[in-house]
Amino acid sequence: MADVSAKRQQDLEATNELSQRTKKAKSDSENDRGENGNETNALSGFQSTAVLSDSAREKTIYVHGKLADQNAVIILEKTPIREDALAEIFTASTLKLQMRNDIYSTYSLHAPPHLNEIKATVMCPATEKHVKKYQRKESFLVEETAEDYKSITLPYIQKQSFSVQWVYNILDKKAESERILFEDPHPKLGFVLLPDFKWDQKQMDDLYLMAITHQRDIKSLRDLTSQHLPLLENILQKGQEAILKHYSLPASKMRIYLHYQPSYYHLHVHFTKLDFEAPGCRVERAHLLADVIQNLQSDPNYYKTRNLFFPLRADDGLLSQFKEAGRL
Ligand code: G7M
Repeated sequence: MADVSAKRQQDLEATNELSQRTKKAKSDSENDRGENGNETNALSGFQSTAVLSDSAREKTIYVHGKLADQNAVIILEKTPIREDALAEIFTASTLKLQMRNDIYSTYSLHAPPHLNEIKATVMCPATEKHVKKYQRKESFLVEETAEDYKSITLPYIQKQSFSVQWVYNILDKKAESERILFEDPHPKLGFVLLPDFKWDQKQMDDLYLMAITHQRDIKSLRDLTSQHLPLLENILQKGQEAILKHYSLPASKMRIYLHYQPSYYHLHVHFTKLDFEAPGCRVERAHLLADVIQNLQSDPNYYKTRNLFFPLRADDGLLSQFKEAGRL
């Protein structure tokens, strides 16, 4: 596991950074370092306007609102119960009986505060696209031909896609540099491997890392040809080795894949624990890196020429474009 004290320091820096941003209400302070002190009430001024979605099963809620007069989306997520916390949960919690029947009883258990954590992910200032991304909406499966990509998808993503500034900040070591697990600095074949921000690194069950290529001109799976095979093979091999070394997790326990469509059009590869049903790991969106490599080995232009399927949410602007073009 990643070093816990280093992780705490990262959390502290992230919290201080947010606190500063709230005070200054400005958007360009991504790399500021806050004052010391590991607690903040940076979210106390948050005014919630709408619940975008929630899930009792996943213990998450996505809230839209205002933070220091700026649009913000906040994700709250109860963190998993860790095995190493069990002893303390049983010894140090208080219990309130809810019901008893025969051999069955249920309680509301109040664990010590440090074991009762909620992970908060803050996007501020959030764009309209962020708000839409987290709104619960039905999805439709789209079939995109190579021609559709050129005439519909590419013009749309060139105008509408999310900024990849956060990706450049990682590659330029302006953000998250202390979280980097492995880097191959080669400009063509290299990449940075680091925890996805969905993973708090406190337990292995939901292990989630991401490899981000140093090459900046590969938008997605659609751009890949056989000339990218050395890059993809390098990511697969060195990514697996780094994860085995750091987390003792062998390749046979990992799901390594790309999204199509991705949210961010700068090539990146997802590494998740096989048993973990990560969001977006279903067949209609995830493409195993090993399959991608084999497909390009058999046909150098596989992803330039094939029809690709992907889900789009009802309110996605790209879906409207496909509808207007009579493709749905
Ligand atoms: O393939 P797709 O574009 O859908 O996935 C992007 C991935 O990037 C998601 O799994 C996000 O959780 C992750 N991600 C997004 N942002 C903005 C960040 C970030 O700032 N830092 C890190 N480490 N991961 C991010």
